Order: sequence, then structure tokens, then C-alpha cells
Amino acid sequence: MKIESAELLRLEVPLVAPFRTSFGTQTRRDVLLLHLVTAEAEGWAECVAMEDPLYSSEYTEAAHRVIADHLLPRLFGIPDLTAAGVAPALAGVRGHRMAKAAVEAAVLDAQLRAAGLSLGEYLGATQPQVVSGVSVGIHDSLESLLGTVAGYLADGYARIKLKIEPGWDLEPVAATRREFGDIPLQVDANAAYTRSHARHLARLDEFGLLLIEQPFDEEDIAAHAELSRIVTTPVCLDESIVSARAAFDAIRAGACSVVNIKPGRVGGYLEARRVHDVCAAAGVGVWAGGMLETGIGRAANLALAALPGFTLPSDISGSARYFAQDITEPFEPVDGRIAVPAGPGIGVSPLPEALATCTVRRESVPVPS
Ligand code: NPQ
Ligand code: MG
Repeated sequence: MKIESAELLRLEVPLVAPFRTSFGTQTRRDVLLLHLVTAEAEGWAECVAMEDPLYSSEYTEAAHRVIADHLLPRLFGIPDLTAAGVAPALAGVRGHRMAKAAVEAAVLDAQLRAAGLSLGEYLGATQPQVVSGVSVGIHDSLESLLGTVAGYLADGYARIKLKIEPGWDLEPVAATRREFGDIPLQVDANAAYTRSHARHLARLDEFGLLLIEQPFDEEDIAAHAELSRIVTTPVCLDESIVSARAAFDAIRAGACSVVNIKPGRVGGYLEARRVHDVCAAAGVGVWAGGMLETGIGRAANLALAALPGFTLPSDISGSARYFAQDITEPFEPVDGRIAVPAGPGIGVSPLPEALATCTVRRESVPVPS
């Protein structure tokens, strides 16, 4: 396979409601899509970087530029390009994992569409559906939080994740338990705490949470290991796990007993599968994270989340959780599960009208002849 043309698309998609985390309040998704054309098939991928470098150091505009100026040029001219060859060809560029993940995913989609194979089949998916959970932002009051959670439970979501930060932790968890009883419940701090909060976080133990996700800085593996020794709630890492090696080292350090897998954060679906394999070998459960993807990223995440080691409910929600209008046929949970697409590649494509509505910029990346 050889890349014949490449285009980057930027979309502005409004969120149905503001989403507040410890790193700020988002009201829209600044989406970066990559569209590749080869002689055999086209490939689509979504880059999960967010508009500002708040979740991680990557951000959309930087990912856009590094893909156009540094990543794609290293692939142009490779005549027998496959997804497995992408990471080695890009290894000279340091970092930029979310950008690299999008490039590899677009090549993989084209390769699989050409072969008539679904991403789930390619990755080794064993589950026809994925258990769908939902991530709930920080609210201004307990009353409004409980109203939001009630709505998601009525929508059939099988697990609730509450975003927490200092000043918004024990009370929202206690209120949610009081109101809804023994539902599957977990929390995510997006690195808002420091080691000095360890004793405070141990007070979450009485609520029987599935896990506490990334309380401390992404580079502070030692603090997570220390917390793991004093709490009974399983500690899960998200931001810290940037590769299969990082997962191996964090597990060995005793920093986590659960791992959130996001293909963008680790540099692609192939590395994400290696994270899954490392965790499975260590007896560490994994689950699929989410980055407010449109249907393009969501479809691919579903395929990965159907691997056998994904034993905890995912952060893959229905399209309507985030968007009034998705850019693909919308995904919808049925009885708390979302079906894994079965068609070739990621199994979905952008709907031209929906894409036209939210596209704000396009850049063709010239392929040298
Ligand atoms: C997490 N995701 O697990 C992330 C954080 C997150 C579903 O909680 C725009 C783009 C807004 C990416 C908000 C969930 C975002 C974003 C939150 C990622 O840590
Ligand atoms: Mg997280």
C-alpha cells in the first residue's frame, strides 16, 4: 500500500453540555481527522488531542502540524506501507503519541478495508459488545450532580465515573451512593491531588468504588505506589501509562492494579494491544478510556475494548452523551452495551452532510510524485 493523498480536517463540534474536569471546562470538541487515500482503499482516523494542552502536553494544533510536517512525510514514498511499519518509520520523531496514533490508525483502516477485515477481527476481539460507562463532570451542586447521574442511569449506562478534585470528592461520592445505592461507581482525578492528600483519599475506601483513577501527576509513579499501599480501593493509572513499557514498570512498582487504555495516549492501537497483553500477563485488569471522540474514534475504540483482557466497564458512551449530531451514524447503548462494528476497517465512515456542517478547515498534505 502506498499513500496517494492525505488530508487533515478540523471540525468544531459543540458538546451537549459543558464538561468540567480538574483541568477546566470544555464546551466544544476541536476535532482533528486524518483522511488517507491509497490505490486499494481509503483510511479514516481521529486524533484525540484536545484543543489546549491540559490533559497532556499534546494539543490539536500541534498534532495537526506535526502530522503534516513531520509524520506523513516519513511515510510518503514507502511502497509497501502497512500499519505495522508506521511506528518504526516514525520512531525518529520524539513524543507526539496522539499524533502518531492517528497516522497509524488511518493506515490501518485503509489496510483493513482493502483486506475486507474488521479492526476487531484484526486485533483479536472476542466480545460482540462493550459495556458502556459514562464519565460525569464536576458540578456546581450535589443536587445538579444527582440529576445528571439519574439521567445517565435512566439511559442505561452500566457504570458511573465521577470526576473529582480537592473540594469535590467525598461528598459527591457519598451523595451518589446514598441516592443510587450499590451501582458500579468509580472516580477520576486527572492528577489534581498531591501525595499529601493520600490519607484524605483513603476516606473513599468506605464507598466500595471500582477504582480511583490518576490522583497524582503523570510522572509521579512513586506517589501512586505509596497510595496503593494505604488504600483498599484499586488504584488505576491513565495519564501515566504512555506505553507498554510504562505499564510494565508501573505494575512492577506497585503503582496500580488497574490500567485505563487509550490508544491515542500510548501512540496507537498496536501499542494499546501490547499494553493489554502486558496487563493480562500481570493479572492487571484493563478498561477502555475515552477522549470525547466522534464516531470515527469511538468505532475504533470499541474494537479494541472487545479484547478479552478488558474486564472493567468502558468510558465509551453513546454519541448522544457528548454530541447532538455525531459525524457518523450515532452509537447508542442498548441494555448498557454498545455493539462492536463488524464492517471492514473501523466499520464506519463520516456522513458527508454531518461532516460538512462542522468542518472549519481542511489541509491537503502534498505527496511528492
Ligand atoms: C479521562 N476522559 O479519562 C478523560 C479526560 C478528558 C471521558 O473522562 C475534550 C477532549 C475534553 C478530551 C475532557 C473522560 C476532555 C477530554 C476530559 C478528555 O481522563
Ligand atoms: Mg482519566
